[in-house]
Amino acid sequence: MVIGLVLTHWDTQLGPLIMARYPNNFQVSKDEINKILMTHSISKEMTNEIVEIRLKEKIFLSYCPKKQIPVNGYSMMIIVLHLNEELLFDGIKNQLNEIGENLFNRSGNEQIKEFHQYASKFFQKKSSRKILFIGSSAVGKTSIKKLFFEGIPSESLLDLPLEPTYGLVQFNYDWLDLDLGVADLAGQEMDHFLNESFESEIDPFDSVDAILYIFDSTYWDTNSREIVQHIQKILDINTSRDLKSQFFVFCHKLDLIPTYDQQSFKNEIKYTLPASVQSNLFFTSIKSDMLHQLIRSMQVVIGTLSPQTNYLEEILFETISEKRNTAVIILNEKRILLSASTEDFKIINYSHIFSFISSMNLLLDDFKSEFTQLQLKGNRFNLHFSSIEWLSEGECIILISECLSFKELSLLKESIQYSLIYLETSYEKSSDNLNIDQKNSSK
Ligand SMILES: Nc1nc2c(ncn2[C@@H]2O[C@H](COP(=O)(O)OP(=O)(O)O)[C@@H](O)[C@H]2O)c(=O)[nH]1
Ligand SMILES: [Mg+2]
Repeated sequence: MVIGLVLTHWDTQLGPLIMARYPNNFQVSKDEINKILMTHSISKEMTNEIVEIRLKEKIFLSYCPKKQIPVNGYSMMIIVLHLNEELLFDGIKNQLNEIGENLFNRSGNEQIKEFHQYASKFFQKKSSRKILFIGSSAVGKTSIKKLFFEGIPSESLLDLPLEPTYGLVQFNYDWLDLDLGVADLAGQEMDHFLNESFESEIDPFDSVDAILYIFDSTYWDTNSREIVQHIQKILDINTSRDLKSQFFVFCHKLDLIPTYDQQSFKNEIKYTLPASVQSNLFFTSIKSDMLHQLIRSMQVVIGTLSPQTNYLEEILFETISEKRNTAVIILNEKRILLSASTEDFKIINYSHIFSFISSMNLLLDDFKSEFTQLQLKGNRFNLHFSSIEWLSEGECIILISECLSFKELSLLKESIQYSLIYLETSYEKSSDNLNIDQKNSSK
């Protein structure tokens, strides 16, 4: 997306001077700056302006405080983007107008400090967080992980039993603002690790930010005592070692409990488990018609670690809040990053979305073409599917509505796209709310 930013001043004797740049090895040539300056000088009106020029594979957006030219001469703040990032423009231009005004009213070091602060927002580093999946063998830990983080369809996970996991295995996933480590503790070893006197060189609880205990719904009848004991031991470890990690319980494979029994089954579990886990207890399944619940639950888990996930979720819910029968889903390649729907929206089968996308990708491969947009008109719904420009590449958005027209759906998409630009600058604040940084520094 953004390649770099420079703050330049035109010196009448020396020509263009670079006052500040970000990243610190970022280069803009004299020739490029000259062309930008010439473009600014076309209009004789002395109002602050943004110009946009395209040179080779790059786009330069330049803010010039022209009101100050009579006193200070020409100064410019230039943002350089890849040529294919046009969707970001409106958002960045608006930001530039605000920031530019503020920046050029300051002088010297203050101005440079402000520039660095603004520029660095485009290059946020990812934070490392770790989730531990823990639970007896064959309860579905690896399946949940593969489905949610790797976008492997449920059908193939259900048809082909996975190799059992041995020991402690950690996988790393890129997840918005997170570099997320997901550790999968094999069932066989869990009992050892929950036993305080057990000594080992590996410590599965070392610097975990979230612990996810998973049990199999069908074990409850015969093994509820053991399940409660596991949960109690994990709670004890969390407190006695001062891990400060979030704790979640997934009662998984709910599809194996007959539908007519599910409500009383859920109630029984709720009242048997310690009160402190009740708000973090979820009933899940990878069966395709129950995927929405699993995805929602995983979103809650990740939301406690990732400020950006929270913000994005807020944006999605806000955008659709006044609408009816509408849902929005954001995908990254094969994975569903986030979804939100209005309460009256009919629950859809997410596995159909997965297969829809994978056939789309196959078709595009045939044409060696990149995906941009698709509209689908059913007699009861409209669907808008398009790529969306954001932090990383390959994000797509799907909007489905039983009430809104194509035009309205594409306006909703634009408004989400627009809010995403501001996400970068605002999500820092929310990490304070979550106390994640405090937590890490106390570790
Ligand atoms: N019916 C049903 N089977 C599941 C579900 N999730 C996983 N499984 C199956 O349970 C078995 C064990 O899953 P796995 O992920 O290997 O469990 P792990 O040992 O906890 O990692 C596999 O055969 C999966 O296909 C589910 O939600 N419902
Ligand atoms: Mg496993």
